[in-house]
Amino acid sequence: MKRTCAECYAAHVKIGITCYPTYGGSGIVATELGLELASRGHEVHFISYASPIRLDTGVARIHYHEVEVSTYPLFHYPPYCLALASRMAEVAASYVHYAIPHSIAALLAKQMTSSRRLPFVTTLHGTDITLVGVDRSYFGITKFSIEQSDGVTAISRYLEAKTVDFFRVSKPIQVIHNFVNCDLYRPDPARRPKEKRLIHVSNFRPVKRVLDCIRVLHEVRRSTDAHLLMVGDGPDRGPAETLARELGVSAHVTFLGKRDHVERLIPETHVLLLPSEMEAFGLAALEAMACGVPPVATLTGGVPELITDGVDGFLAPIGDIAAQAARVVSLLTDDALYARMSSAARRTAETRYATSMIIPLYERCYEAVCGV
Ligand code: GMT
Repeated sequence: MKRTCAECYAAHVKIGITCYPTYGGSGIVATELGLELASRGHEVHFISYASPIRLDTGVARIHYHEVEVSTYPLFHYPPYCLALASRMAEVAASYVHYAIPHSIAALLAKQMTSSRRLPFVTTLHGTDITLVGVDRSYFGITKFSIEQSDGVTAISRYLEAKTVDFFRVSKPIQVIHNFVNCDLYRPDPARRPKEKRLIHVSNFRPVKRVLDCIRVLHEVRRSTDAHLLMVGDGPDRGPAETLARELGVSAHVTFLGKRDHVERLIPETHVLLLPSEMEAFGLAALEAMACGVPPVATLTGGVPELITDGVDGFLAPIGDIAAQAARVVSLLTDDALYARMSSAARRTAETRYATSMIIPLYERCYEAVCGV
């Protein structure tokens, strides 16, 4: 028998996961988490406006509930949050990724189903706190929904500290770092080509400083040959393509667009570029490290919790193209350094962020709010 609640039976719970289904770290974490929880016997229900990109709905115990948002001439802005809350209340379980507006929708769903116990946990990912949450329009509601959550987790100590600092919430926040499936994301030296390749994976938003990837490639190519793979799409793709033409490196950059299986692409490259303005953790860097591909990232946010500078990757100042390019060149030209850093990167992923270590933390957190 399976009860709703997050209603719990034995150690298996019925878990609803709400996330953004599009290309982005929070949706990826939520999807991988749901798949892992299902493989451990939990019943997992995804609730969103589209099926999350990495979700395989053919997997046992995985369900997907689409939120349909009706429009009406009066609605200049269709009220997605209300449609989401209604769907959550029907499905009856809530575990939300990215606070806005998922957390407040979960609170509404909880109030709508007061005859059943429907606790919810909010997982904070990054810009839901650092950019959007602190915006005046969303500040109050974000603070309120965090305070009303039955459990709150953040994906780095940095984000936990920022949440306390910005919102002055007294609620305990559990840090549960991002994780990676080290069986899926693994080095494959046989597939690494002779040509030196850099890779960048993101949703091409301004916070990612995508144009810096092009500038770094341009600088790197002054000393050594390299080709750059740009994976993903978003508002800064056009400007990045233009910059590549202006700097005369467009023949050395391939824009691949959105790709579902980055675990197949990353092992075919040598270095990952992560030049972000802000990164609450840096999931893309972790996925690369699991593949033995050292990241050259910026010293920002929660990235230093993942990367130890000079050991399993490099950290350089934001916007410092010369410093970032110098680190890339050293990795591409010094084989001994590369081998050392590549193994260290894989080791960090395996020993600190493997799925098998992190998923139980989410499981315990969820079981705790259910009272299991
Ligand atoms: O940009 C965001 O904050 C949203 C989120 C996303 O959906 O892309 O990214 C964040 O969540 C990832 C997974 O937890 C983290 O690894 C990223 O560092 C974080 N991105 C930022 O903080 C910019």
